[in-house]
Amino acid sequence: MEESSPEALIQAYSSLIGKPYMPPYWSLGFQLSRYGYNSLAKLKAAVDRTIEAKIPYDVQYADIDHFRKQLDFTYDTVNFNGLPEYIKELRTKGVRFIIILDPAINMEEQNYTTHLNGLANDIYIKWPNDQNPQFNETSDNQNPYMVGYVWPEGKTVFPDFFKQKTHEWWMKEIDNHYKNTLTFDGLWIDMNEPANFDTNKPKPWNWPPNRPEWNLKCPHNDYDDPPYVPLIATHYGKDTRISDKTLCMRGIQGDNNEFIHYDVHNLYGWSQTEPTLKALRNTLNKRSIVITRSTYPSSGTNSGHWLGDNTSIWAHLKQNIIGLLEFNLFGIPYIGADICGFFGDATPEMCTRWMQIGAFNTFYRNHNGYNGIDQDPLALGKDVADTSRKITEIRYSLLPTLYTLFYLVSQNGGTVIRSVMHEFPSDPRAMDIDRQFMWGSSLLISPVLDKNVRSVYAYFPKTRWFDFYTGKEVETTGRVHEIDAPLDHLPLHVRGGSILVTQESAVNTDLSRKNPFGLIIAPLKLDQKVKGGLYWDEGDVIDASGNSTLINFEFTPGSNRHILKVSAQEINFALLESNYLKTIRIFGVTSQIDNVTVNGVVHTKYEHDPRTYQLTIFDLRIKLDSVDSKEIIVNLK
Ligand code: MIG
Repeated sequence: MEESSPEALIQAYSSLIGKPYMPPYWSLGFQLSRYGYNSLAKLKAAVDRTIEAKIPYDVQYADIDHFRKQLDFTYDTVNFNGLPEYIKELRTKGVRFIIILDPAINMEEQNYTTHLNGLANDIYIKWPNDQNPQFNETSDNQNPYMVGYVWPEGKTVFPDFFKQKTHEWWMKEIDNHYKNTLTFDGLWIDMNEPANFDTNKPKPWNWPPNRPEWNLKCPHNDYDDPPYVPLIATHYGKDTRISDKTLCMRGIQGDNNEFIHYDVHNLYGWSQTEPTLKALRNTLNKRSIVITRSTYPSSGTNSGHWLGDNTSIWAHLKQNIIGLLEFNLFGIPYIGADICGFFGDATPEMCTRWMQIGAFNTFYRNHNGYNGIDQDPLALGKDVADTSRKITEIRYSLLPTLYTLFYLVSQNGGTVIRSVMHEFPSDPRAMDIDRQFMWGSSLLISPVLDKNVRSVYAYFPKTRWFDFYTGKEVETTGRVHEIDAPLDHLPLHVRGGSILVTQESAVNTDLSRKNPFGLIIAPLKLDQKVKGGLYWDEGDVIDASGNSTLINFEFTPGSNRHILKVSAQEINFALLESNYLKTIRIFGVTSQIDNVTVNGVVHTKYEHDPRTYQLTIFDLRIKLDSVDSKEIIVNLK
């Protein structure tokens, strides 16, 4: 890589802020969620539809509607009766479970141990002693904490994650919840800007109608009313205060009360991610995953991110791409939009197209808002389910490549998803491309982003490109081509000079990980080596160093023969018997084939397509779990 390349810049930035964390393999699978299943029966119905549709599927979510009275570390034993058992049952089917947690803790709920433990450890954000407008608001008339109102049916206080005690409390609550109530596999942390409803207004929008009006109202001082206010905080010039929708800036935080909320406001979500991942790893003894709504530079070292509440409109399909590109620059490569949209209802066509883009979001989750119609693929019809299955199977077949990309950024920093400009910085035509994007340096994704459209105008920078599906080369490059894109098709192209590692898809990653591997080889020039690699480990161990495998692939196309060398750099983790290399697709083989040999032995099972120049070698049984190198030779006529 050139020292001055965009990727080198992001690597340098990652080294400064912290390299992205390595997600567990299962978290690269398809995930399904919605706000407002409102009952286990409805959640189950969505799960059943997805399994029935045979869409590869790894994770199911439960949002705040699974809580009892919106309380963290509870579940609704009436509407979600049987949830603990159901989560265990799902796990036996290879489906993992992620629950949501909000930071605001109800302080009025009787016998709520989470809060009692929080009080005992003095973990909440406080008022300064001399400026506490809420001092008299509790029964003992000496409340030191800042009190607000969010989702729970009661006033709330806010854990201060700048305190060590808060980390300990949070870890214990998570551990207790797992051991005594629900066996989740990851955590989704929301509302951690931190959000508070309608601060400074007469009452929160969801305030109980029978209670006297009340709200968190911020005092007037230099922090709550600074002379210069960012436009965004005033909704671009409206008469608002920076504390609207959040906490008062005069809040006090830190082990020694050393921070004013004003100074650390933007770090609230950031401060919650590290203890959350730590808690999960401590409880599960697995790598696990955190998804956070609020981020700051370096949040990617402990979490991924979803792009927040979008709407089921076509314009937001396009914004999905921009979000992916930006958060990869920000050091948070595990990133995705609410696929098919949060607010409003996606049409079958829109959801089809969004599932296609979604399959190339690193974090691939179909999530829906409270009032929307069900938008899991089969709920929108058999056609949506069929097209979703097709593209999700393609994603699953590419997961070894995606996992290897994540391994590389966890080691070196950098991006998993990139803009075309990022890879072709000296091509002026690549500069403003925001309707196409890339996985690493090899795969170009050109989705349809508009209604009723059945083709895309895709730009191909000057190098070699091959159709992912047929292997046919794009004839002229450095220009735009119109590519057919019927509803069931997402245009994908492989860049010359790359090797992608694939694995046969299955209905979840527990199963797909046991399948044989494949290679897709796209040459660049005669006699020029093309390299590729596979990183492999158990998929969810916390520290896989010394417990992993790196396999190198090196392909050299010559005029008489093409040679592929397979060698393992280190074998510290045994691949399964079934993980042999089974299929190799080589693009751009224009000469006729004399024969194919594997370690000197003739292999007759291949097919050479004279129209696309794709050579497919199949039914191989090349074991990958030894250090001896293997050689596959294609002798040409
Ligand atoms: O105020 O937990 O962005 O994904 O479904 C809404 C309910 C609170 C906002 C999140 C969204 C989630 C929803 N939450």
